[in-house]
Amino acid sequence: MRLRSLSSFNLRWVVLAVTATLFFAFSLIRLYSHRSLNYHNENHPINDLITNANAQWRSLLEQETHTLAAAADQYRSRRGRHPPPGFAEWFEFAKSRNAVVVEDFFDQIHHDLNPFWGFEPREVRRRARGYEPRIEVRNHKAKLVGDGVWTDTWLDLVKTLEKYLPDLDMPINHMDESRMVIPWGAVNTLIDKEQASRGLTETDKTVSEYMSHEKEVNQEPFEPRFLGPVDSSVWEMARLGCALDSPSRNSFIPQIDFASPPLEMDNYIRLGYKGYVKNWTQTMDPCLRPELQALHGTFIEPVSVSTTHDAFPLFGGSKLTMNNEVLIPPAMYWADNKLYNGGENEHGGNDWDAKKDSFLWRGSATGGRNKEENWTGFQRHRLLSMLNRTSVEAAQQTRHFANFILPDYNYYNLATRMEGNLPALLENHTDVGFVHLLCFPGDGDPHCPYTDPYFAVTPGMPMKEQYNFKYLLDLDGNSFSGRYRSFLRSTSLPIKSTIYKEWHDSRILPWVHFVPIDPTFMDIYGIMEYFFGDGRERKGHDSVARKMAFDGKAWAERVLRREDMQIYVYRLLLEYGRLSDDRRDLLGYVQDHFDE
Ligand SMILES: *[C@@H]1O[C@H](CO)[C@@H](O)[C@H](O)[C@H]1NC(C)=O
Ligand SMILES: *[C@@H]1O[C@H](CO)[C@@H](O)[C@H](O)[C@H]1NC(C)=O
Ligand SMILES: *[C@@H]1O[C@H](CO)[C@@H](O)[C@H](O)[C@H]1NC(C)=O
Ligand SMILES: *[C@H]1O[C@H](CO)[C@@H](O)[C@H](O)[C@H]1NC(C)=O
Repeated sequence: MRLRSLSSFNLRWVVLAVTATLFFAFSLIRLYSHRSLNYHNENHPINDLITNANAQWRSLLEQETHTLAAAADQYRSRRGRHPPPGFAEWFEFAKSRNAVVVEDFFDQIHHDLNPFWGFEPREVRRRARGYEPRIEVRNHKAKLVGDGVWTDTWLDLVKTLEKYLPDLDMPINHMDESRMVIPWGAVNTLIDKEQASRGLTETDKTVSEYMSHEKEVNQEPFEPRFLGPVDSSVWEMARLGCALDSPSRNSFIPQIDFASPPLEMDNYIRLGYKGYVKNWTQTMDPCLRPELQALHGTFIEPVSVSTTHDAFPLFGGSKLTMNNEVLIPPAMYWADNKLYNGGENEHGGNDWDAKKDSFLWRGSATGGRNKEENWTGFQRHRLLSMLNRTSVEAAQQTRHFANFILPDYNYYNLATRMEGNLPALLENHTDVGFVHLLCFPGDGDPHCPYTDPYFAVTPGMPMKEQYNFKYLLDLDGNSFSGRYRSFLRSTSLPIKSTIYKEWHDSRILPWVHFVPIDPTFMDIYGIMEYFFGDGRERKGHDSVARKMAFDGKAWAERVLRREDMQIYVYRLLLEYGRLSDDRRDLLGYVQDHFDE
């Protein structure tokens, strides 16, 4: 009896211990498989891209600077100068707002401003002061001179910083389209001058006071010459900003015939990794992609054309690779506008599984002035047709449709082809449509005689409801897409194509925080099959999508906050104030050297 009771007592403990161990091990496995997302069992190129991109993200995070001294040192080693006066207050401003400070995040500022070191400071000031609308800062007060769309919003942003800023003039591009192209040779000469002017001024010779602009006598105003649609095409103006040996410098492709597309249509293969976007910077560079001249409304026929080849510091929210504007966060991101963000606090809830398993897109047929002769090149039209089951079925006969060509299914190793069920994949996993066809010429009717046969006019959907979908497509309109920041901050996953650069590009990494797509959209079916599976034997990657959506959201909440826009603009304007100051070669922050 004794023995038996002892052993049954032992047995109970053993059973309990085994159960606990199993439970623990099982939880570990679950945790592990969730973290590692089961990549190991298969080798899809998208897995490689995701793995590499996450490594890149980790190394970016490792570069975070936590102290003023470290930030100043990084600055000196990377920029070859002392930081500008006010750097300590700027760093304090950033730290007190819990910002992630990584020097890479500010590379764009230097890229954009460096050419202006090529002018005498007085000349920079003259060029800036001749333009309206502009924001003027004098004695720590910012005001608007002239007016234009969104300029009040930008003024509002600068006003939050005015007490820290030197005197300056900030010409503002208030148009949708980017507008300045300094020809390649000229911009190189200017950048060479910046390079030559670098150096660390001796500590006891540096100056920490910016000059005042208040008493400056007016110089003869600078009048940049703007070219319009009658002067030449946008492409002709834009390609002057490309390197002499770049593919686009001497390329002219008036239109793409999708029945026999030009060789350049295959650039996505040369630039990509097994058909998917590898280097986002190159993917969106029109100098490397001559085919874009016939595949994007910006080059086909923009709504307005007003381009200058004259250099002056023009600030704007987005630009093409060959443009020379100085980037600032787009006003739409600073403004709290329901059209673009569905409210600051509405991001779609945390229940991923409750969302619809589809690609969602709603919008108007913008991109430029689409016309009967050239709508087939417009990006929004092209993607919507490629996601339209009926159009794809029609295209499968001959591989092409009025405005797209199907990718080589074998190249993409698409199982959907075997089953002939790409149309079913589209049927099951897309919800896209135009709310207005924006015909030209048009009379405000959402319908359009030449595009009606290809697109149904679909009811719009408020941003709030769009977050009920797992995947949000994001496409350029007349220029960059103003919804992007909200998409990143949502619990849905942005699937993005753009040729426009923005202030935040070095912060938001493709394949970590969003899914990049090529502007030809040839990768779209491969991406769909990767996420959704083929409806038969191939499984999708829903958990990968969820991780990316939530990583993107968490990261956007750390580096794309309104505070982060202030920090970027604050630093930008110190740099700008210095380069337009007569004593710019002596101006610098060296306090850390005295403290040593
Ligand atoms: C992408 O291409 C750009 C321009 O050619 C290059 O400077 C950059 O290093 C590349 N980035 C990566 C991650 O390879
Ligand atoms: C589409 O949905 C149907 C019905 O749920 C399913 O049988 C089919 O496998 C799906 N096909 C694809 C390609 O997703
Ligand atoms: C899909 O394409 C067909 C023509 O191929 C067109 O009739 C239909 O309206 C399109 N659907 C949508 C939602 O645009
Ligand atoms: C588009 O059509 C307009 C008007 O016919 C024409 O001026 C323009 O050159 C065309 N652009 C392209 C790229 O076909």
